[in-house]
Amino acid sequence: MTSPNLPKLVLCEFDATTIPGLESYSPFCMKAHRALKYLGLPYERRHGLPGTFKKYYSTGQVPVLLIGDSEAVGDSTDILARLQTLTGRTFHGTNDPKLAAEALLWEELADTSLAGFLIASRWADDRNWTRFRNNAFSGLPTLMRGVIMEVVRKRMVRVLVARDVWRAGPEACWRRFQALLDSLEANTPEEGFWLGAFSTADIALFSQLYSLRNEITPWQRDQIIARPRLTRYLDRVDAATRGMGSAGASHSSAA
Ligand SMILES: N[C@@H](CCC(=O)N[C@@H](CS)C(=O)NCC(=O)O)C(=O)O
Repeated sequence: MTSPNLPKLVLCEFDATTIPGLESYSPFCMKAHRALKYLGLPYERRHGLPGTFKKYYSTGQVPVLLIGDSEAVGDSTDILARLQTLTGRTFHGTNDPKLAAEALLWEELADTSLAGFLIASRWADDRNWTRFRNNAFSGLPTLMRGVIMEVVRKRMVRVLVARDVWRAGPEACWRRFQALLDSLEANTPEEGFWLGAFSTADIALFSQLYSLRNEITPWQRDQIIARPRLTRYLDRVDAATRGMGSAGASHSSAA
């Protein structure tokens, strides 16, 4: 049960999306949203452009979680860890160090490898770029959206090349994406969550894969839909983390 003594929580992020169920275009903000909802913690949202929240967290990235008047936590992995100490419970409901360690490994895979494919699907993939730009940056004046975003796109593609996501080009990138989805599909549990008990692995894997499973990136969405166990698993995590009345809300009150 959420303690009435918990401090006020404010999640700093970019603009919200218009896609149902997708709280943010940032998969890392999605992690924070779904973790807060799973735990049944009330929170406020504060939106800003890139760099707005540098005063709270030196990288200038989102998400940043403000806790009460004096604490700011940046980085989604640190936010999830802090939420566990704040509420005095782990997401997986035990103090098993091996489970916590394994959850962190999957969280890292999601935040690095899957995140690379998500960024590539939006910024580098010619099939999706215009649609992504027009949706995610709809608040920008048309001229700025057209010209400045092309400059930002070039920078993002350079980052993807440096990370070896896009270095060998689109065919190699999407072949590796399919191979990774096949490996995930082969490892997806038929029931329950990734490691049996719900854990940070679920929040992290879900946030990247769910961000790919929508109309902004239709080819990547269809690749996920073509893996039925993975698809059913994502639906289970969605149900557990989407908020009021979700399975997560009842898990948190049972903890
Ligand atoms: N490791 C960070 C990554 C956060 C991140 O990459 N945030 C992106 C949005 S998805 C961002 O703020 N980009 C703006 C920038 O890098 O200046 C986390 O887990 O929170």
